[in-house]
Amino acid sequence: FLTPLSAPMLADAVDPLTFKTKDEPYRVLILDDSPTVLASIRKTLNQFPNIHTQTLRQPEQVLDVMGEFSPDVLLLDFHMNGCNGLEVAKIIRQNKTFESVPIVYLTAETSEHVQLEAMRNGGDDFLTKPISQAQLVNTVISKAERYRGLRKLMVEDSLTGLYNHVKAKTLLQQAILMAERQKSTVSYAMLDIDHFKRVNDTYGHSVGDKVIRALARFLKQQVRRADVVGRYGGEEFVIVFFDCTPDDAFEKLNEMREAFGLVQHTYEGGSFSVTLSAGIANFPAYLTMGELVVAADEALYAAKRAGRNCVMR
Ligand code: GH3
Ligand code: MG
Ligand code: MG
Ligand code: MG
Repeated sequence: FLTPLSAPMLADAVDPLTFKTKDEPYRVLILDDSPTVLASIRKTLNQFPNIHTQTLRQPEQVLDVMGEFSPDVLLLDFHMNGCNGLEVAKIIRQNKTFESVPIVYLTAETSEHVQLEAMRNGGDDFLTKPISQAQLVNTVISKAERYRGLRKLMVEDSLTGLYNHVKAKTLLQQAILMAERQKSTVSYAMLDIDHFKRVNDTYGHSVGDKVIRALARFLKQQVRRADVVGRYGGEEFVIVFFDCTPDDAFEKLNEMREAFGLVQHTYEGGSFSVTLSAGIANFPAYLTMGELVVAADEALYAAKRAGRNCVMR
């Protein structure tokens, strides 16, 4: 079923950097009704420490398994007993969570018409049986890499590497749902650098960017690992404090404000410091995400009005 893999091809197929990366391994789900096919693909891919595989023979279970395994690539048999790959792909594409997971068909079908039809129906690529091992590895790694890259772009703020606005809100919503179930609290803080326009005007935009990145690193270091830090855009940041009393979250935020105010930021001609204002609100004092965000925003506005460099709730 698989053509043999020669050593030089293997070397070509794999980026040595990718091979050695400390990142999470790429997760590859293989759905095929033939145990022989599953075993040989798995054997090839498992030679690579940066690839994790999972196999599946029952198409009915694909959504459940994808939910647990969260694959970076799905290798999908085109012809299965009682079901074809196109139908499976359609079901996957209708699911919000998996709508952009790369699907690579495994097929003995060489007709261009059929291949085009499959690509129109949610497929990203084809591997034609007998599959060359080098091509298999290449396809899997390049699709997975691209997918990871896309996912990163969707959730990450490019200047700081923090969660972006959209992702931070999703995580806040999840935090509220969890707190409801566990009868715990969540605090939500909004922070804004004071008179940041002056920083840009006085020291230049790139020094301003450096201050934004310094604050991002600082916040990330200060909060607990499970807490969420996001950049809302500009010089505005948000923090979701988990499992923390509203008083403790307020205290913590105030300490961070004070400490960051002492940090010296350098520019060509010397150094300067900036101050922060912040507002904080908590669930269950506010019960919906909308109310929580408005309350934190109003508290931030109150902090600005009160003369800046302070935290309000
Ligand atoms: P306040 O104390 O009221 O917050 O005053 P401010 O000057 O910080 O207020 P404002 O929010 O009006 O200005 C924020 C400025 O941040 C405006 C914009 O030029 C600057 N800014 C927004 N995004 C970026 C960025 O990515 N990099 C840099 N360097 N500056 C940015
Ligand atoms: Mg089959
Ligand atoms: Mg500001
Ligand atoms: Mg602002």
